[in-house]
Amino acid sequence: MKKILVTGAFGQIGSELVPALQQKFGQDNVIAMAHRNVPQAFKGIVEVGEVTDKKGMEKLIKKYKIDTIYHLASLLSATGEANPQLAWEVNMNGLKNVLDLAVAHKMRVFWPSSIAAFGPTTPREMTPQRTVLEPTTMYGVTKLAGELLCQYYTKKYGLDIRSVRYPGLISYQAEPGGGTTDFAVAIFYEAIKSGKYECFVNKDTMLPMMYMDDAIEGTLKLMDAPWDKLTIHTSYNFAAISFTAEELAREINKRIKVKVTYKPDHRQQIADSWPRSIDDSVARKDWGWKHKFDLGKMCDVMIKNLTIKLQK
Ligand code: AKB
Repeated sequence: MKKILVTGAFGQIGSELVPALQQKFGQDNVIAMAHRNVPQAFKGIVEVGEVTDKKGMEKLIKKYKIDTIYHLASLLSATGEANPQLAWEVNMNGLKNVLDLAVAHKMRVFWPSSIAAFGPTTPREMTPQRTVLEPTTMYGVTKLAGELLCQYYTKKYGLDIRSVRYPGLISYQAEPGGGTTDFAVAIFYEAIKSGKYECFVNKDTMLPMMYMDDAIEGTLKLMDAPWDKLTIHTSYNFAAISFTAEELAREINKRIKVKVTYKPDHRQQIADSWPRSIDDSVARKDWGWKHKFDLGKMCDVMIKNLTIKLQK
């Protein structure tokens, strides 16, 4: 039976990946590691720790005989720009610690990269799997360096490391924090709470996005894929839908009324440096990736479930 450690277990992805892993492998086989903010309602094994504390993590790996690690802990793009030193410390040193521990304890690794690994010189429409990568945010720099480090450890030490470049993730459960794509979640909250939203990117900003259920399913599918089918050892392009801020507002307005105004801030520049759409045909071919949620279906589930959540 697998023994799994998840770092960043209560972040935006972890909050939904941990329950999915618990369901698949059993509650006792998933150890959720957090450095703070353990939700009171959480059922399962929790350990408090820091990804920058290699010795502390090694103790957990030995204690639970961990064989697989989902290393999610990371600062996102906007927070990373506010504190680039900390972003490097957590994102790079945290990953290096995990990879060294994976070599020492023969663990498989899942590590998320992001569309932030691309930059303003990357072709922005249907960005190919292999292309120019010159990110201009510290977050993007750590994602690109992390991808290369993962590939290096795969080749040098024969590690089984798997990774996808997540687009903006949309979910009604955990709220994102400190990202540039956060407006695509915040707009739903404000639409339901107040019927108005001031968007921090302009109306024409188009970014690749994905509903969280697709992201979780894709992540588990990649981890189940036969190793010999995988041709990418940096990180797979991973896509579902692309829409502008205005298209999202229009789609929400077909369901509930929301008046959206646009007041771009420092995050506009970050958004403008990222792709508008992604070509993920390699992931589709290598491990059968397929998304299920289009824009309309995503709006339906978001509004239905957030309305219930916000009434509680
Ligand atoms: C962010 O906006 O920083 C993240 C990402 C695209 O990686 N959601």
